[in-house]
Amino acid sequence: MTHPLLTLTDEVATALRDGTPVVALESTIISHGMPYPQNVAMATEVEGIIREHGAVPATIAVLGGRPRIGLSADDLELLASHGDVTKVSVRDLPLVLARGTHGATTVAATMRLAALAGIRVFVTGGLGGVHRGAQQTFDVSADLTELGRTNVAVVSAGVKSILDIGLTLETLETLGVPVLVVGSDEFPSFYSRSSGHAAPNRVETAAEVAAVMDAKWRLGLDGGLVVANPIPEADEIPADEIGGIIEQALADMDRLGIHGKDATPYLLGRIVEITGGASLTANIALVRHNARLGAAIAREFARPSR
Ligand code: PSU
Ligand code: MN
Repeated sequence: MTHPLLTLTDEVATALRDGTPVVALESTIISHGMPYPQNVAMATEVEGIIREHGAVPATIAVLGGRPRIGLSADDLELLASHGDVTKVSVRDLPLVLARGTHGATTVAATMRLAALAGIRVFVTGGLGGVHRGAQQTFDVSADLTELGRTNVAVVSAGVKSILDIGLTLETLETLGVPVLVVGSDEFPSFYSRSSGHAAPNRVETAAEVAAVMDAKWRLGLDGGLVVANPIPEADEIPADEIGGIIEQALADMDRLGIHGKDATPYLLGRIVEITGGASLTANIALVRHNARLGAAIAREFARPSR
């Protein structure tokens, strides 16, 4: 039975009932991760890629206080262009529901709503993690907490070096979260295929990922999995090129005193500015790439033999 607080589109409800593969998508990436109108174009295109690859897309957000699983074209346009959409992590969910307002869900909040709907595969661009300087600021994304407890596999292009990648990987280990890197010995850093950190585990295929998901949850090991899909070589911005730009964006953020939930959106926007849009092009390319992999994982996981 569907959770009474969720509103599913007919397409998603039917797919879940019939065992058709479904892939969840987040909405913070739309409202707070990319500029308009590239954000709505990306969101629409990614839904199309997931359909072309044999799965049903379910973009998740809170609209007028209702958690929505699957959105219309008008809903995507609203999330992309409306000035008043809150960035909603797990702790913000009760507030947007109680107040009847709009919320764009982060990885953490999207995982939770996807799990409530019975969706096990989720595609995004980049994960939140342990911020640089977290030893002082304690700024650790709730995405990690959620990965430690909610049964959803999250496909991303790894972790941006606006974060401390090493500390993020250590925290994922502590939380019992498997980290699977597809087709590479190195953990990827979003814009770049390399990060200087070894892949905790390497896999080659969507079927391998689905088998690990199945084994984890059949053992009763609650929590998520990180599936890191390196950006294609043709689209990457080499680590030495983006490194200095990220340093500059971090310095600008400190100078402006920006912190907390505003930190990640500010940094993403500033990096787009400094790179003259090149980081946005890379970001869109990696999300497309992740959508293809996510649909394949959802198809493998939905096989009747599981
Ligand atoms: N990284 C990106 N793009 C994004 C985000 C992260 O490359 O849009 C968003 C995701 O929604 C992620 C959130 O869950 O930022 C993390 O925010 P915070 O660090 O405040 O938890
Ligand atoms: Mn934070």
